[in-house]
Amino acid sequence: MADPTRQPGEGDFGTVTEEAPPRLKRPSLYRVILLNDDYTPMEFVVQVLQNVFGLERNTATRIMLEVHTKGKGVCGVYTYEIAETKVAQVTGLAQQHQHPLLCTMEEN
Ligand code: TYC
Repeated sequence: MADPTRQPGEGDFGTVTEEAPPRLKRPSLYRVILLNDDYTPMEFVVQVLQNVFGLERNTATRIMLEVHTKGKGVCGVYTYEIAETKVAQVTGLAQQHQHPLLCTMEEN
């Protein structure tokens, strides 16, 4: 720590006391993408969006319909490990219920 009461040259015997600047990088972000298919029930997809992504029913329904009509849609944007966990949760739920629902992630 710099000592504000220290006079130049006093007590430090030439030691460099300047702090290194913090070297911080923002984490990369990843979009979690839901893919359309012909078999997964719409209500199941809405429930997944609410339960895994914490979305309100109206938002979940809007995203489900976007995926249904456009082929894919973004469920949320997260750091790598959070995105990976969401993808695993969606995939696990789909498998448990034997739906072909697919979820992936893409770097932002
Ligand atoms: N296309 C599906 C159906 O008609 C619904 C659906 C929506 C499936 C979104 C997957 O990610 C999906 N039942």
